[in-house]
Amino acid sequence: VKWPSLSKRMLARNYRISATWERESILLQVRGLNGILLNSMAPIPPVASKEEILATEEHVLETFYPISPTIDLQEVNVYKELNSTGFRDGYPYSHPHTLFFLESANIRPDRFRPEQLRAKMLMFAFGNALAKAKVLYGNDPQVLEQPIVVQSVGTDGRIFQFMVFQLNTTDLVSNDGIKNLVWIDSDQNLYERAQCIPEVKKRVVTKPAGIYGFQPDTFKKFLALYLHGTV
Ligand SMILES: *[C@@H]1O[C@H](CO)[C@@H](O)[C@H](O)[C@H]1NC(C)=O
Ligand SMILES: CC(=O)N[C@H]1CO[C@H](CO)[C@@H](O)[C@@H]1O
Repeated sequence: VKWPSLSKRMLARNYRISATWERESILLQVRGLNGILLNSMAPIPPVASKEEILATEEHVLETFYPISPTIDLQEVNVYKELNSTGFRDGYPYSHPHTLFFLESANIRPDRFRPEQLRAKMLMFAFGNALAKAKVLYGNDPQVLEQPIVVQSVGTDGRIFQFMVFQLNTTDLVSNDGIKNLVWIDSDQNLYERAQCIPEVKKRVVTKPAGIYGFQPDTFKKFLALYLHGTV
């Protein structure tokens, strides 16, 4: 009731995106199933101001030189250079808002490590933004009139990764010019420990089941990203 625009949103699961771009004569593609997407009727307003965006022109990107930046990317034959947001034209909730990734594998070795999870979040936040940009502005690489912001939250339920990505250009071929921006808040604990079964010593419960070391600030950050664009 407090935020009526929250009703103008929709969650999507099992949708597929595909976004293709060229970088230093290499053709790259992000595609496939990704997280659960919160879509919105209205886009998130830009986070960085025009001045901040312009200042990125001076920024020199780090390189892995002499290692190729695509060293461990999977090389495949692509027969269709598709770009797709995963949604039909005219879908009313057409703006990607926040992508959620839940690392729910029960055994730890099967879960992504936090840095792997952040890499996946960044890759798909970018992919969703790029696919949307191509719908709005076409395939020609360009500095966007209106930047596209996509957020991402990744968690195993206890440790949270927060990310806000702003796409200001689809001109990704060279290292020069306007850059895209990302803000990352890593490894934020929602609580310290979960006691699943009570600890009992000499038939006395010494530690009841429950959550220990709750950190409300982490929830506040989650809520702030969720409410972004409504207030
Ligand atoms: C998708 O984007 C790439 C890169 O901009 C472009 O080469 C390709 O033609 C696009 N595909 C379609 C089907 O429009
Ligand atoms: C909305 C916005 O600030 N977009 C800017 C992205 O960067 C270019 C180049 O500086 C500007 O022309 C856009 O206005």
